[in-house]
Amino acid sequence: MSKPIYVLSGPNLNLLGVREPEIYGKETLDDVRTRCERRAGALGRVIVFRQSNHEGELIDWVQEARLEACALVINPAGYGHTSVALLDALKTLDIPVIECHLSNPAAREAFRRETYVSLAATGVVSGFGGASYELAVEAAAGLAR
Ligand code: CA2
Repeated sequence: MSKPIYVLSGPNLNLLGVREPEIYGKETLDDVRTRCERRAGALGRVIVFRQSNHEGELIDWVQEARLEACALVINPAGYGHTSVALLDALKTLDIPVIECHLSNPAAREAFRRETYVSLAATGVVSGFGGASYELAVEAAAGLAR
């Protein structure tokens, strides 16, 4: 059995579909999980899908992915713009890392234009709402060994 693709989401994404639908869309995080499971399944992969509001918990999961995953998809949310610790954890990985965002941060406030996570990412998918996750899973599956 091949290793799963880890799909991690950062702070406040548990509110997806509940608040600010004009920016982040109407889909809930559960809807996004279903999209990712279906896309991964069609590609012969399974996913581990998790969300946390806590930086340390995300870092623990990145460290777990180092041993347990074939690839990592991460929407770091606000931590992407602030967390050197998350970047340090991601840099320990030898597997493909796909950064994904629902919105296009480059088209928003200046402080969103850079993420620390991008420094460790194999590639970035942004701006397609829930489909960003699905496309990121597809990219991860294509790159995973
Ligand atoms: O576009 C994305 O996916 C972001 O990672 C979302 C982050 C933001 O800080 C990044 O710049 C871009 C914010 C996540 C907040 O999630 C919410 C979801 C629903 C309602 C309110 C917040």
